[in-house]
Amino acid sequence: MTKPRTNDARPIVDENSKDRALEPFRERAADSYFTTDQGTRLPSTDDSLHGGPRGPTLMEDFHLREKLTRFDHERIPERVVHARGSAAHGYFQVYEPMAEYTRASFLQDPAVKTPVFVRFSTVVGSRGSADTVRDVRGFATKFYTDEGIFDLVGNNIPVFFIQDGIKFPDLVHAVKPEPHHEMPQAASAHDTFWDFASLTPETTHMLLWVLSDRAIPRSYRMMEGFGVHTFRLVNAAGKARFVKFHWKPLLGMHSLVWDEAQKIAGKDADFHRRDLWEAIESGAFPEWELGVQIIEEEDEHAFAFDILDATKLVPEELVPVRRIGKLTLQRNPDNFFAETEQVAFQVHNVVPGIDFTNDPLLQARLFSYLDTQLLRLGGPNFAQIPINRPVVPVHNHQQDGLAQQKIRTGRVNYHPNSLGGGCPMMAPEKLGAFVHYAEKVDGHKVRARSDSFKDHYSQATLFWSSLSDPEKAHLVRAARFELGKVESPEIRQRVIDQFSRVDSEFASRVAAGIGASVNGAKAGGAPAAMPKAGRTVAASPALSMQNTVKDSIKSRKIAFLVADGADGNEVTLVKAALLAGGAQVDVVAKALGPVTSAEGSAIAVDKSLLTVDSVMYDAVYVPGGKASVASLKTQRAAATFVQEAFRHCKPIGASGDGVDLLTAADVEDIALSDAKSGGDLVADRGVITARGASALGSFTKKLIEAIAQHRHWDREEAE
Ligand code: HDE
Repeated sequence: MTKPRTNDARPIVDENSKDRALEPFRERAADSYFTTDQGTRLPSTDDSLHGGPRGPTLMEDFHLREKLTRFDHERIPERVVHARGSAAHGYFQVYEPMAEYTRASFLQDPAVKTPVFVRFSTVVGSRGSADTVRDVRGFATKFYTDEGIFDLVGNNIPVFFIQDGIKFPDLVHAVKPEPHHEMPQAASAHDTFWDFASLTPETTHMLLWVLSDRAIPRSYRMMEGFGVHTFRLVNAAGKARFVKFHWKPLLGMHSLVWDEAQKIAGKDADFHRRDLWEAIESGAFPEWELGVQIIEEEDEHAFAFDILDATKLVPEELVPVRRIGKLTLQRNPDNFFAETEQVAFQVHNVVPGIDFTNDPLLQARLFSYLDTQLLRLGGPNFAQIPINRPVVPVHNHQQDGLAQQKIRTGRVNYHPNSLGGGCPMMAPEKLGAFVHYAEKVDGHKVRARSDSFKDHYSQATLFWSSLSDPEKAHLVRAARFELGKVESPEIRQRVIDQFSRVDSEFASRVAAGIGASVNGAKAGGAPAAMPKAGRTVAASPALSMQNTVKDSIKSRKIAFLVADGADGNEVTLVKAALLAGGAQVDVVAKALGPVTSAEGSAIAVDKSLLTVDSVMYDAVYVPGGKASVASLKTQRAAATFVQEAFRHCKPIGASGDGVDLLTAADVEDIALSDAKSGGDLVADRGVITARGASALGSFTKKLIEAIAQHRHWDREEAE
């Protein structure tokens, strides 16, 4: 096995190229003076060439013309979907050899770190749209393996809106801003999307997922990833099995609150991008485990759904997810455009041992990605862009085209040839050639959908019934929000009819918020195809985010609200405990510049109340100190901070006099717990208060537990 190199070490000049002949002339390589693109040194780039200092600008100013022309051409078309994204470098390591299932070499040796580049994205919005919109998130991973590139181009939701790729342009047209006035940006809450969805029953299962908290993740680092389609693993003996790919975040899955997500979109449109960047810069490297669900070929038809139907998932309780390796992201890109923007994922990039199935959505994707890169990256040579280059040599007779980087030598550009000694040789299978799995294909040519794809509701019902009560409430509220923005009453009613086929309680709760009614005849009598016979489950706990990892505060952001006179000991002690748990702390005050503690020492202020809000933090802590709390009580922004944290169900801590700010913020439940406490430690639905200094140790412990829980849904307003 050749040792993979890191992708930034790839040579730009083809080793066989004549370009090497110019090397002796490149003596000025070390020279760092400002030049034109042609290498001509320049004395100034601040003034153009004029006929006299106040005279006309001259055409012969090659520097001005080059500079403006290059600027005019800086943009390339944004991705038609997934335009907004951010990415990071990292590596993948398998836990143990997977030879029994696949011959893919990057899945054999636990000592090998395969370089990866991962791009996360939203789907609907433009490049400059906000990060925290309600949307599916892309999760695309490029593995630079020693057998070529493997792209796992997945999403954070395990199913999709449509079953056949031929519907993709319709889906995307419907969800993107409406064509006559280009509104709304990065949102599905508008008539054309829900018109399409309500007329396309296969969207139902996915609709529930995008209305759920999965579509407003707290962080890219806290969401699952899915290959969505069923793929194949093939071992060296040629035995194939079906596989579903999963990414399991080690930090668990956590979401935002919808009100919070909308506010963040205004306060910090780069919220997820910044979160990923800062986590990596601070050494809190995001990690996911790669999971596989493996299905034997003889079980292809054993389930109550078709495994080739991308609107269905395989419940983890039916086929367990085996965690086979770990992905770690540990380096931010050096240049957004060169790497994140120019990276070209292609679903057809597979390596020996991984193969496709006849999922009609997957098959369409096999065409679409290469096609789109040709437009987006301007021609067929985009695989030579550094971020897209494999770490193994490329030899073939493909040539020319826009922006060819290699200077090929010789006259042999065809196969078979004798003039070039027959090179490059065809690789035998045993030396790692990709040989397509020899699936038997036999059927009539028909423009039709399999009957096994026609049950559009059972798994939507499974999803709904697997959610916890708070998750159900969020989903209902999200549906009311989305449909509340739909102007056509007919479309709203059609969606309710569709939801009635999922669950009548769900449909009634949504209908009650949007002036629609649950029409019994339509609901009950719907000609929904029955699920096919086969294995299934009635509930799947794995679908609920309630059951996720809740034992760590690693990389959570906590705001400390202070003013002059804050209790310095409390600040120091609580901060140290949170940092020791891996959290980040920002001391927030009215203005930048240090505040003076009650003990007279300086407390550095990280952020001012002018530039941050509670929505940018996972929790808030108010330390004691009479003067500090008295001052905070006069600052409306401080009260709002606490009130919003309370409303968004975030952990809130207050010690000593800090408890008074919570009471003054007029949050009834908080006041209640303080009264109940009689001054001692109280932990009530994520609000932790301790008046006495002696309780500080147990206060900190309780606060950490509350932050690890992420959100305290039992504080939510009733529907
Ligand atoms: Fe994509 N999709 N897609 N998609 N997709 C693109 O390729 C397409 C689908 C996904 O960070 C485009 O380079 C079709 C499912 C991700 O660069 C385009 C169909 C899943 C990304 C395209 C689908 C995805 C894309 C736009 C239906 C989850 C961003 C720009 C047959 C498994 C990759 C580009 C990145 C991007 C086509 C459906 C995930 C146009 C035709 C299902 C994560 O080629």
